[in-house]
Amino acid sequence: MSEQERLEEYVSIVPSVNQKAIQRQRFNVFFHYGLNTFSAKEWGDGKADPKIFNPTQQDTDQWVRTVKEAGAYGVILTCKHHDGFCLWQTKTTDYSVAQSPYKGGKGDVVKEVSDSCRKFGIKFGIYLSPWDRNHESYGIDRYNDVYCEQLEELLTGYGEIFCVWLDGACGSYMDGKPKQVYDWDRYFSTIRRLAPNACISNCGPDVRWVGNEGGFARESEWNVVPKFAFDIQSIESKSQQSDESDFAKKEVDVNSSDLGSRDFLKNFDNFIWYPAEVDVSIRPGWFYHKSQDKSVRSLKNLLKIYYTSVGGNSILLLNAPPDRRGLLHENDVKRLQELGNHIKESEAQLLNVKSILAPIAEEGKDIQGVIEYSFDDTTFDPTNYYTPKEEQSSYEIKIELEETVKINRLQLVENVAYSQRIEKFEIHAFVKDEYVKVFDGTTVGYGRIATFKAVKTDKVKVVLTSVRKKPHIEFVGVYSDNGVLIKDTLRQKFVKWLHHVNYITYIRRENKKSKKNNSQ
Ligand code: FUL
Repeated sequence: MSEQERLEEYVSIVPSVNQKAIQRQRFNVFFHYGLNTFSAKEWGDGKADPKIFNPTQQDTDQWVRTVKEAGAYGVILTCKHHDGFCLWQTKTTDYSVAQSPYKGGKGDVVKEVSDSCRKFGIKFGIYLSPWDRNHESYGIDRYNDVYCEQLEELLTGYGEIFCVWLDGACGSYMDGKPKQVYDWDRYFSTIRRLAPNACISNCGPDVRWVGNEGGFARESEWNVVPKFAFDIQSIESKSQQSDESDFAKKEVDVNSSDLGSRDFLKNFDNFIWYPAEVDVSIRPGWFYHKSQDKSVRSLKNLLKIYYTSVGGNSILLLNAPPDRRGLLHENDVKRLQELGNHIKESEAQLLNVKSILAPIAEEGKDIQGVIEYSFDDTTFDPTNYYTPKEEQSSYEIKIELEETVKINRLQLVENVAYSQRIEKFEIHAFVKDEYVKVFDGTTVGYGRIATFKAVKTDKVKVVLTSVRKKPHIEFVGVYSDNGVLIKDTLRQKFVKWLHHVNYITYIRRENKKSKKNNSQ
Protein backbone atom coordinates (compact mmCIF):
# COMPACT_ATOMS: atom_id res chain seq x y z
CA MET A 1 0.00 0.00 0.00
CA SER A 2 1.29 3.48 -0.82
CA GLU A 3 1.38 6.14 1.92
CA GLN A 4 -1.65 7.78 0.30
CA GLU A 5 -3.61 4.52 0.23
CA ARG A 6 -2.73 3.95 3.86
CA LEU A 7 -4.03 7.38 4.88
CA GLU A 8 -7.27 6.70 2.97
CA GLU A 9 -7.56 3.41 4.82
CA TYR A 10 -7.06 5.05 8.25
CA VAL A 11 -9.68 7.75 7.69
CA SER A 12 -12.18 5.16 6.48
CA ILE A 13 -12.25 3.75 10.01
CA VAL A 14 -14.93 5.48 12.07
CA PRO A 15 -16.72 4.90 15.39
CA SER A 16 -19.92 2.90 15.84
CA VAL A 17 -23.04 4.68 17.12
CA ASN A 18 -22.33 3.39 20.65
CA GLN A 19 -18.72 4.53 20.55
CA LYS A 20 -19.76 7.98 19.36
CA ALA A 21 -22.18 8.21 22.27
CA ILE A 22 -19.68 7.23 24.98
CA GLN A 23 -16.97 9.47 23.55
CA ARG A 24 -19.30 12.44 23.60
CA GLN A 25 -20.26 11.51 27.17
CA ARG A 26 -16.59 12.08 28.12
CA PHE A 27 -16.73 11.65 31.90
CA ASN A 28 -18.32 8.88 34.02
CA VAL A 29 -18.09 7.80 37.65
CA PHE A 30 -17.32 4.30 38.93
CA PHE A 31 -18.87 3.06 42.19
CA HIS A 32 -16.93 0.25 43.86
CA TYR A 33 -19.22 -1.06 46.57
CA GLY A 34 -19.92 -4.45 48.15
CA LEU A 35 -18.62 -6.76 50.88
CA ASN A 36 -15.12 -5.26 50.54
CA THR A 37 -16.57 -1.97 51.76
CA PHE A 38 -17.30 -3.71 55.07
CA SER A 39 -14.28 -6.01 55.28
CA ALA A 40 -11.78 -3.26 54.42
CA LYS A 41 -10.37 -5.39 51.60
CA GLU A 42 -9.57 -4.55 48.00
CA TRP A 43 -9.84 -8.12 46.78
CA GLY A 44 -12.33 -10.16 48.82
CA ASP A 45 -11.60 -13.90 48.86
CA GLY A 46 -15.24 -14.92 48.39
CA LYS A 47 -15.50 -16.24 51.94
CA ALA A 48 -16.64 -13.15 53.84
CA ASP A 49 -19.99 -13.54 55.57
CA PRO A 50 -22.74 -11.70 53.62
CA LYS A 51 -24.11 -10.59 57.01
CA ILE A 52 -21.44 -7.91 57.19
CA PHE A 53 -23.13 -6.08 54.31
CA ASN A 54 -25.25 -3.74 56.38
CA PRO A 55 -25.34 -0.10 55.29
CA THR A 56 -27.55 1.81 57.69
CA GLN A 57 -28.07 5.07 55.80
CA GLN A 58 -27.77 4.01 52.18
CA ASP A 59 -28.88 6.83 49.92
CA THR A 60 -28.12 6.24 46.25
CA ASP A 61 -29.73 9.60 45.40
CA GLN A 62 -26.87 11.22 47.31
CA TRP A 63 -24.35 9.24 45.19
CA VAL A 64 -25.91 10.14 41.88
CA ARG A 65 -26.67 13.76 42.80
CA THR A 66 -22.95 14.13 43.55
CA VAL A 67 -22.05 12.56 40.20
CA LYS A 68 -24.23 15.15 38.50
CA GLU A 69 -22.65 17.95 40.52
CA ALA A 70 -19.21 16.64 39.53
CA GLY A 71 -20.11 17.22 35.88
CA ALA A 72 -20.19 13.52 34.92
CA TYR A 73 -22.74 11.92 32.62
CA GLY A 74 -22.78 8.25 33.55
CA VAL A 75 -22.34 5.79 36.42
CA ILE A 76 -20.87 2.29 36.45
CA LEU A 77 -21.62 0.11 39.50
CA THR A 78 -19.65 -2.98 40.59
CA CYS A 79 -22.69 -5.26 40.59
CA LYS A 80 -20.31 -8.15 41.36
CA HIS A 81 -16.60 -7.75 42.16
CA HIS A 82 -14.01 -10.56 42.24
CA ASP A 83 -15.39 -11.92 45.55
CA GLY A 84 -18.55 -13.01 43.73
CA PHE A 85 -20.96 -11.13 46.04
CA CYS A 86 -23.94 -9.90 44.02
CA LEU A 87 -25.59 -6.60 44.81
CA TRP A 88 -28.88 -7.70 43.29
CA GLN A 89 -31.43 -10.48 43.88
CA THR A 90 -29.91 -13.08 41.60
CA LYS A 91 -31.01 -16.63 40.92
CA THR A 92 -27.45 -17.69 40.09
CA THR A 93 -26.03 -17.79 43.64
CA ASP A 94 -26.95 -17.37 47.30
CA TYR A 95 -23.92 -15.17 47.80
CA SER A 96 -25.78 -11.89 47.48
CA VAL A 97 -27.69 -9.11 49.22
CA ALA A 98 -30.44 -11.70 49.82
CA GLN A 99 -28.25 -13.19 52.57
CA SER A 100 -27.47 -9.85 54.14
CA PRO A 101 -29.37 -7.93 56.80
CA TYR A 102 -29.79 -5.01 54.38
CA LYS A 103 -33.56 -4.38 54.07
CA GLY A 104 -34.13 -7.78 55.69
CA GLY A 105 -32.50 -9.52 52.72
CA LYS A 106 -34.96 -7.89 50.29
CA GLY A 107 -32.71 -5.05 49.13
CA ASP A 108 -31.47 -4.56 45.58
CA VAL A 109 -28.63 -2.07 45.27
CA VAL A 110 -28.53 -2.32 41.48
CA LYS A 111 -32.16 -1.26 41.34
CA GLU A 112 -31.62 1.61 43.75
CA VAL A 113 -28.65 2.98 41.82
CA SER A 114 -30.28 2.57 38.40
CA ASP A 115 -33.46 4.28 39.69
CA SER A 116 -31.44 7.19 41.06
CA CYS A 117 -29.63 7.49 37.72
CA ARG A 118 -32.92 7.80 35.89
CA LYS A 119 -34.14 10.35 38.40
CA PHE A 120 -31.11 12.60 37.86
CA GLY A 121 -30.75 12.04 34.11
CA ILE A 122 -27.48 10.11 34.46
CA LYS A 123 -26.73 7.03 32.35
CA PHE A 124 -26.33 3.69 34.07
CA GLY A 125 -23.74 0.99 33.38
CA ILE A 126 -22.63 -2.25 34.98
CA TYR A 127 -19.36 -3.85 36.04
CA LEU A 128 -19.61 -7.63 36.37
CA SER A 129 -16.30 -9.25 37.28
CA PRO A 130 -15.56 -12.33 35.15
CA TRP A 131 -13.24 -13.57 37.91
CA ASP A 132 -15.46 -14.98 40.68
CA ARG A 133 -13.84 -16.31 43.86
CA ASN A 134 -17.03 -17.67 45.35
CA HIS A 135 -19.03 -19.45 42.68
CA GLU A 136 -18.61 -23.22 42.81
CA SER A 137 -18.59 -23.46 39.03
CA TYR A 138 -15.70 -21.02 38.53
CA GLY A 139 -12.95 -22.80 36.61
CA ILE A 140 -15.25 -25.18 34.72
CA ASP A 141 -17.28 -24.65 31.59
CA ARG A 142 -20.60 -24.27 33.44
CA TYR A 143 -19.36 -20.96 34.81
CA ASN A 144 -19.81 -19.46 31.34
CA ASP A 145 -23.54 -20.29 31.62
CA VAL A 146 -23.68 -18.72 35.07
CA TYR A 147 -21.93 -15.58 33.86
CA CYS A 148 -24.32 -15.23 30.91
CA GLU A 149 -27.30 -15.71 33.23
CA GLN A 150 -25.96 -12.93 35.43
CA LEU A 151 -25.56 -10.71 32.40
CA GLU A 152 -29.10 -11.54 31.37
CA GLU A 153 -30.54 -10.63 34.78
CA LEU A 154 -28.67 -7.33 34.83
CA LEU A 155 -29.34 -6.37 31.22
CA THR A 156 -33.05 -7.11 31.33
CA GLY A 157 -34.07 -5.95 34.80
CA TYR A 158 -32.69 -2.44 35.17
CA GLY A 159 -33.62 -0.37 32.12
CA GLU A 160 -31.24 1.10 29.56
CA ILE A 161 -27.56 0.22 30.10
CA PHE A 162 -24.89 2.39 28.44
CA CYS A 163 -21.83 0.30 29.27
CA VAL A 164 -20.80 -3.18 30.34
CA TRP A 165 -17.34 -3.03 31.90
CA LEU A 166 -15.45 -6.32 31.69
CA ASP A 167 -12.45 -6.55 33.99
CA GLY A 168 -9.39 -8.54 32.97
CA ALA A 169 -8.01 -8.80 36.52
CA CYS A 170 -7.56 -12.33 37.82
CA GLY A 171 -5.58 -14.01 40.56
CA SER A 172 -7.25 -17.43 40.50
CA TYR A 173 -3.91 -19.09 41.33
CA MET A 174 -4.42 -17.61 44.82
CA ASP A 175 -7.33 -20.02 45.33
CA GLY A 176 -5.43 -22.93 43.82
CA LYS A 177 -7.85 -22.88 40.90
CA PRO A 178 -7.14 -23.03 37.20
CA LYS A 179 -7.95 -19.92 35.30
CA GLN A 180 -11.42 -20.03 33.81
CA VAL A 181 -11.54 -20.34 30.03
CA TYR A 182 -13.88 -17.43 29.44
CA ASP A 183 -16.25 -17.63 26.50
CA TRP A 184 -15.77 -13.98 25.57
CA ASP A 185 -17.59 -14.31 22.24
CA ARG A 186 -20.65 -15.61 24.00
CA TYR A 187 -20.49 -12.79 26.57
CA PHE A 188 -20.24 -10.24 23.77
CA SER A 189 -23.14 -11.67 21.79
CA THR A 190 -25.30 -11.84 24.94
CA ILE A 191 -24.57 -8.16 25.61
CA ARG A 192 -25.20 -7.10 22.00
CA ARG A 193 -28.51 -9.00 21.97
CA LEU A 194 -29.82 -7.68 25.28
CA ALA A 195 -28.26 -4.22 25.41
CA PRO A 196 -27.67 -3.13 21.82
CA ASN A 197 -26.87 0.43 22.90
CA ALA A 198 -24.20 -0.55 25.40
CA CYS A 199 -20.47 -0.23 24.86
CA ILE A 200 -18.39 -3.22 25.96
CA SER A 201 -15.38 -1.75 27.71
CA ASN A 202 -11.93 -2.80 28.81
CA CYS A 203 -11.91 -6.53 27.89
CA GLY A 204 -14.30 -5.60 25.12
CA PRO A 205 -14.26 -4.34 21.55
CA ASP A 206 -15.66 -0.82 22.07
CA VAL A 207 -13.53 1.02 24.61
CA ARG A 208 -9.81 0.50 25.15
CA TRP A 209 -8.22 0.34 28.58
CA VAL A 210 -5.56 3.05 28.65
CA GLY A 211 -3.14 0.56 30.21
CA ASN A 212 -2.79 1.74 33.81
CA GLU A 213 -4.91 2.68 36.81
CA GLY A 214 -2.95 5.74 37.82
CA GLY A 215 -4.80 8.33 35.75
CA PHE A 216 -2.17 8.66 33.02
CA ALA A 217 -3.14 9.08 29.38
CA ARG A 218 -0.71 9.24 26.51
CA GLU A 219 0.02 12.69 25.17
CA SER A 220 -1.13 11.48 21.77
CA GLU A 221 -4.18 9.25 22.04
CA TRP A 222 -5.31 7.79 18.74
CA ASN A 223 -8.64 6.17 17.97
CA VAL A 224 -7.57 4.24 14.90
CA VAL A 225 -5.18 1.58 16.18
CA PRO A 226 -3.91 -1.78 14.95
CA LYS A 227 -6.36 -4.58 15.54
CA PHE A 228 -3.93 -6.28 17.93
CA ALA A 229 -4.75 -3.59 20.52
CA PHE A 230 -7.97 -5.49 21.09
CA ASP A 231 -6.41 -8.73 22.12
CA ILE A 232 -8.04 -10.04 25.26
CA GLN A 233 -5.07 -12.22 26.18
CA SER A 234 -2.82 -9.21 26.33
CA ILE A 235 -5.40 -7.04 28.12
CA GLU A 236 -5.77 -9.79 30.71
CA SER A 237 -2.06 -10.35 31.12
CA LYS A 238 -1.44 -6.66 31.74
CA SER A 239 -4.36 -6.36 34.18
CA GLN A 240 -3.94 -6.72 37.91
CA GLN A 241 -2.70 -10.20 38.91
CA SER A 242 -2.37 -9.64 42.62
CA ASP A 243 -3.80 -7.36 45.26
CA GLU A 244 -0.97 -4.84 45.21
CA SER A 245 -1.68 -1.21 45.82
CA ASP A 246 1.33 -0.24 43.69
CA PHE A 247 -0.63 -1.26 40.63
CA ALA A 248 -2.24 2.16 40.46
CA LYS A 249 1.13 3.81 40.23
CA LYS A 250 2.21 2.00 37.10
CA GLU A 251 2.50 4.15 34.05
CA VAL A 252 1.19 3.56 30.56
CA ASP A 253 2.24 0.16 29.23
CA VAL A 254 5.75 0.64 27.88
CA ASN A 255 5.27 -1.26 24.68
CA SER A 256 2.42 0.90 23.64
CA SER A 257 3.44 4.49 24.21
CA ASP A 258 2.34 5.08 20.63
CA LEU A 259 -0.60 3.11 19.30
CA GLY A 260 -1.60 5.10 16.28
CA SER A 261 0.84 7.52 14.71
CA ARG A 262 1.48 7.20 10.95
CA ASP A 263 4.89 5.83 11.76
CA PHE A 264 3.51 3.15 14.03
CA LEU A 265 0.54 2.13 11.85
CA LYS A 266 2.70 1.49 8.80
CA ASN A 267 3.86 -1.73 10.51
CA PHE A 268 0.33 -3.20 10.48
CA ASP A 269 -2.47 -4.07 8.07
CA ASN A 270 -5.69 -4.33 10.10
CA PHE A 271 -7.14 -1.44 12.01
CA ILE A 272 -10.04 -0.69 14.34
CA TRP A 273 -11.63 2.30 16.01
CA TYR A 274 -10.79 1.82 19.68
CA PRO A 275 -10.98 4.91 21.91
CA ALA A 276 -9.10 5.05 25.22
CA GLU A 277 -10.59 5.21 28.70
CA VAL A 278 -8.68 6.33 31.79
CA ASP A 279 -9.97 4.49 34.88
CA VAL A 280 -8.66 5.83 38.16
CA SER A 281 -9.80 6.10 41.77
CA ILE A 282 -10.28 9.32 43.72
CA ARG A 283 -8.62 7.48 46.65
CA PRO A 284 -5.67 5.09 46.80
CA GLY A 285 -8.05 2.10 46.88
CA TRP A 286 -10.97 1.19 44.65
CA PHE A 287 -13.14 0.36 47.68
CA TYR A 288 -13.82 2.59 50.66
CA HIS A 289 -11.36 2.39 53.56
CA LYS A 290 -11.72 4.70 56.53
CA SER A 291 -7.95 4.95 56.78
CA GLN A 292 -7.96 6.69 53.38
CA ASP A 293 -10.39 9.48 54.30
CA LYS A 294 -7.55 11.96 54.27
CA SER A 295 -6.04 10.62 51.05
CA VAL A 296 -8.69 11.83 48.62
CA ARG A 297 -6.94 13.25 45.56
CA SER A 298 -6.46 17.02 45.59
CA LEU A 299 -8.41 19.18 43.14
CA LYS A 300 -5.11 20.01 41.42
CA ASN A 301 -4.44 16.33 40.88
CA LEU A 302 -7.97 15.68 39.61
CA LEU A 303 -7.67 18.59 37.20
CA LYS A 304 -4.48 17.16 35.79
CA ILE A 305 -6.30 13.87 35.23
CA TYR A 306 -9.32 15.65 33.76
CA TYR A 307 -7.37 17.79 31.31
CA THR A 308 -5.12 14.97 30.15
CA SER A 309 -8.03 12.53 29.69
CA VAL A 310 -11.18 14.46 28.75
CA GLY A 311 -8.92 17.15 27.33
CA GLY A 312 -6.77 14.58 25.55
CA ASN A 313 -9.12 12.47 23.46
CA SER A 314 -9.86 9.92 26.22
CA ILE A 315 -12.89 9.03 28.28
CA LEU A 316 -12.51 9.52 32.04
CA LEU A 317 -13.90 6.92 34.47
CA LEU A 318 -13.32 8.28 37.97
CA ASN A 319 -14.01 5.94 40.89
CA ALA A 320 -15.71 7.30 44.03
CA PRO A 321 -16.44 4.49 46.52
CA PRO A 322 -19.45 4.76 48.86
CA ASP A 323 -18.68 4.12 52.55
CA ARG A 324 -20.11 1.75 55.16
CA ARG A 325 -23.04 4.02 55.88
CA GLY A 326 -24.00 3.69 52.23
CA LEU A 327 -23.04 7.29 51.50
CA LEU A 328 -20.28 9.00 49.60
CA HIS A 329 -17.95 10.32 52.27
CA GLU A 330 -18.01 14.09 52.90
CA ASN A 331 -14.40 14.49 51.71
CA ASP A 332 -15.12 12.81 48.38
CA VAL A 333 -18.35 14.79 47.94
CA LYS A 334 -16.53 18.05 48.55
CA ARG A 335 -13.81 17.20 46.03
CA LEU A 336 -16.28 16.05 43.39
CA GLN A 337 -18.30 19.24 43.83
CA GLU A 338 -15.13 21.30 43.49
CA LEU A 339 -14.31 19.45 40.29
CA GLY A 340 -17.83 20.04 38.96
CA ASN A 341 -17.70 23.73 39.82
CA HIS A 342 -14.34 24.05 38.10
CA ILE A 343 -15.65 22.39 34.94
CA LYS A 344 -18.80 24.54 34.91
CA GLU A 345 -16.98 27.81 35.54
CA SER A 346 -14.23 27.00 33.07
CA GLU A 347 -16.68 26.12 30.31
CA ALA A 348 -18.53 29.39 30.95
CA GLN A 349 -15.31 31.27 30.17
CA LEU A 350 -15.76 30.62 26.45
CA LEU A 351 -14.97 33.90 24.71
CA ASN A 352 -17.05 35.69 22.10
CA VAL A 353 -15.54 35.79 18.65
CA LYS A 354 -15.59 38.91 16.46
CA SER A 355 -14.49 37.13 13.33
CA ILE A 356 -13.12 33.81 12.20
CA LEU A 357 -11.24 33.10 9.01
CA ALA A 358 -10.27 29.78 7.46
CA PRO A 359 -9.64 28.29 4.00
CA ILE A 360 -12.76 28.40 1.79
CA ALA A 361 -15.29 25.91 3.03
CA GLU A 362 -17.16 23.16 1.30
CA GLU A 363 -20.70 24.35 0.60
CA GLY A 364 -22.82 24.53 3.77
CA LYS A 365 -19.84 23.64 6.00
CA ASP A 366 -18.76 27.14 6.92
CA ILE A 367 -16.27 27.84 9.73
CA GLN A 368 -18.80 30.17 11.43
CA GLY A 369 -20.85 27.12 12.36
CA VAL A 370 -18.17 25.62 14.57
CA ILE A 371 -17.88 28.60 16.89
CA GLU A 372 -21.64 28.91 17.23
CA TYR A 373 -21.98 25.23 18.03
CA SER A 374 -22.71 24.30 21.62
CA PHE A 375 -20.42 21.51 22.67
CA ASP A 376 -21.83 21.13 26.15
CA ASP A 377 -24.59 18.68 25.43
CA THR A 378 -23.86 15.03 24.86
CA THR A 379 -25.77 14.44 21.65
CA PHE A 380 -23.47 13.72 18.78
CA ASP A 381 -24.33 15.54 15.55
CA PRO A 382 -22.58 13.99 12.55
CA THR A 383 -23.63 16.85 10.28
CA ASN A 384 -22.06 19.70 12.19
CA TYR A 385 -18.57 20.54 11.01
CA TYR A 386 -16.40 22.89 9.03
CA THR A 387 -14.37 21.40 6.24
CA PRO A 388 -12.29 23.22 3.62
CA LYS A 389 -13.15 22.83 -0.02
CA GLU A 390 -9.65 21.85 -1.12
CA GLU A 391 -7.01 19.48 0.20
CA GLN A 392 -4.00 21.50 1.40
CA SER A 393 -0.73 20.64 3.08
CA SER A 394 -1.60 22.81 6.08
CA TYR A 395 -4.58 24.86 7.24
CA GLU A 396 -4.78 28.10 9.17
CA ILE A 397 -7.75 29.23 11.23
CA LYS A 398 -7.59 32.82 12.48
CA ILE A 399 -9.84 33.85 15.34
CA GLU A 400 -10.36 37.46 16.36
CA LEU A 401 -11.83 37.88 19.83
CA GLU A 402 -14.30 40.60 20.77
CA GLU A 403 -11.91 41.95 23.41
CA THR A 404 -8.27 41.78 24.47
CA VAL A 405 -8.14 39.34 27.33
CA LYS A 406 -5.87 36.86 29.11
CA ILE A 407 -6.44 33.40 27.65
CA ASN A 408 -4.99 30.00 28.64
CA ARG A 409 -7.06 27.38 26.79
CA LEU A 410 -8.23 26.44 23.35
CA GLN A 411 -10.60 23.57 22.69
CA LEU A 412 -10.62 21.75 19.39
CA VAL A 413 -12.95 18.93 18.40
CA GLU A 414 -12.96 16.82 15.25
CA ASN A 415 -16.20 15.40 13.94
CA VAL A 416 -15.24 11.75 14.40
CA ALA A 417 -17.90 10.57 11.95
CA TYR A 418 -15.04 11.40 9.56
CA SER A 419 -12.44 9.62 11.66
CA GLN A 420 -9.47 11.25 13.37
CA ARG A 421 -7.56 13.29 10.83
CA ILE A 422 -5.43 15.88 12.59
CA GLU A 423 -1.91 14.70 13.42
CA LYS A 424 -0.18 17.91 14.43
CA PHE A 425 -1.24 21.45 15.22
CA GLU A 426 0.10 24.67 16.67
CA ILE A 427 -1.56 27.55 18.50
CA HIS A 428 -0.23 31.08 18.11
CA ALA A 429 -1.37 34.20 19.96
CA PHE A 430 -0.91 37.75 18.70
CA VAL A 431 1.23 39.63 21.23
CA LYS A 432 2.50 43.16 20.59
CA ASP A 433 3.13 43.09 16.84
CA GLU A 434 3.49 39.44 16.07
CA TYR A 435 2.15 35.95 16.47
CA VAL A 436 3.97 33.83 19.08
CA LYS A 437 3.60 30.11 19.38
CA VAL A 438 1.96 29.12 22.67
CA PHE A 439 1.20 25.43 22.09
CA ASP A 440 2.43 22.50 20.04
CA GLY A 441 0.00 19.61 19.83
CA THR A 442 -0.57 16.29 18.12
CA THR A 443 -3.91 14.45 18.33
CA VAL A 444 -7.32 16.14 18.56
CA GLY A 445 -9.99 13.49 17.92
CA TYR A 446 -13.20 13.86 19.90
CA GLY A 447 -11.70 16.46 22.17
CA ARG A 448 -8.51 18.34 22.88
CA ILE A 449 -8.30 21.06 25.50
CA ALA A 450 -4.91 22.68 25.02
CA THR A 451 -3.75 24.56 28.12
CA PHE A 452 -0.87 27.02 27.90
CA LYS A 453 0.76 29.80 29.91
CA ALA A 454 -1.77 32.65 30.08
CA VAL A 455 -1.25 35.28 27.43
CA LYS A 456 -3.05 38.61 26.82
CA THR A 457 -4.31 38.83 23.28
CA ASP A 458 -7.23 39.50 20.96
CA LYS A 459 -6.13 37.26 18.08
CA VAL A 460 -5.38 33.55 17.98
CA LYS A 461 -4.27 31.37 15.11
CA VAL A 462 -4.58 27.58 14.91
CA VAL A 463 -2.32 25.97 12.33
CA LEU A 464 -2.92 22.36 11.36
CA THR A 465 0.51 21.30 10.19
CA SER A 466 -0.16 17.63 9.51
CA VAL A 467 -3.44 15.90 8.64
CA ARG A 468 -4.34 12.52 7.14
CA LYS A 469 -6.91 14.17 4.94
CA LYS A 470 -8.66 17.54 5.07
CA PRO A 471 -10.03 18.15 8.58
CA HIS A 472 -13.67 18.02 9.67
CA ILE A 473 -13.80 20.34 12.65
CA GLU A 474 -16.81 20.27 14.90
CA PHE A 475 -15.89 22.90 17.45
CA VAL A 476 -13.24 25.48 18.20
CA GLY A 477 -13.35 27.66 21.31
CA VAL A 478 -10.98 30.02 23.09
CA TYR A 479 -11.31 30.47 26.85
CA SER A 480 -10.18 33.14 29.27
CA ASP A 481 -7.56 32.29 31.88
CA ASN A 482 -8.73 29.87 34.58
CA GLY A 483 -5.27 29.49 36.10
CA VAL A 484 -4.79 25.92 34.89
CA LEU A 485 -1.59 24.92 33.14
CA ILE A 486 -1.04 21.22 32.61
CA LYS A 487 2.60 20.49 32.11
CA ASP A 488 4.80 17.48 32.65
CA THR A 489 6.90 16.99 35.73
CA LEU A 490 10.52 15.91 35.31
CA ARG A 491 9.53 12.35 36.20
CA GLN A 492 6.87 12.29 33.49
CA LYS A 493 9.34 13.65 30.96
CA PHE A 494 11.70 10.84 31.91
CA VAL A 495 8.92 8.24 31.58
CA LYS A 496 8.05 9.60 28.14
CA TRP A 497 11.64 9.31 27.06
CA LEU A 498 11.70 5.73 28.38
CA HIS A 499 8.53 4.97 26.42
CA HIS A 500 10.13 6.29 23.32
CA VAL A 501 13.17 4.05 23.74
CA ASN A 502 10.91 1.06 24.38
CA TYR A 503 8.82 1.96 21.39
CA ILE A 504 11.82 1.98 19.07
CA THR A 505 12.91 -1.40 20.47
CA TYR A 506 9.40 -2.74 19.99
CA ILE A 507 9.18 -1.61 16.37
CA ARG A 508 12.61 -3.10 15.63
CA ARG A 509 11.51 -6.40 17.14
CA GLU A 510 8.22 -6.40 15.17
CA ASN A 511 10.09 -5.64 11.95
CA LYS A 512 12.55 -8.45 12.61
CA LYS A 513 9.66 -10.82 13.29
CA SER A 514 7.82 -9.91 10.12
CA LYS A 515 11.03 -10.18 8.03
CA LYS A 516 11.57 -13.64 9.50
CA ASN A 517 7.95 -14.64 8.74
CA ASN A 518 8.21 -13.34 5.19
CA SER A 519 11.36 -15.29 4.51
CA GLN A 520 9.82 -18.53 5.77
C1 FUL B 1 -9.00 -3.96 38.58
C2 FUL B 1 -9.59 -4.69 39.77
O1 FUL B 1 -8.77 -5.72 40.26
C3 FUL B 1 -9.78 -3.63 40.82
O2 FUL B 1 -10.23 -4.15 42.03
C4 FUL B 1 -10.78 -2.62 40.27
O3 FUL B 1 -12.05 -3.22 40.13
C5 FUL B 1 -10.30 -2.07 38.92
C6 FUL B 1 -11.28 -1.17 38.23
O4 FUL B 1 -10.00 -3.11 38.04
O5 FUL B 1 -8.48 -4.67 37.61
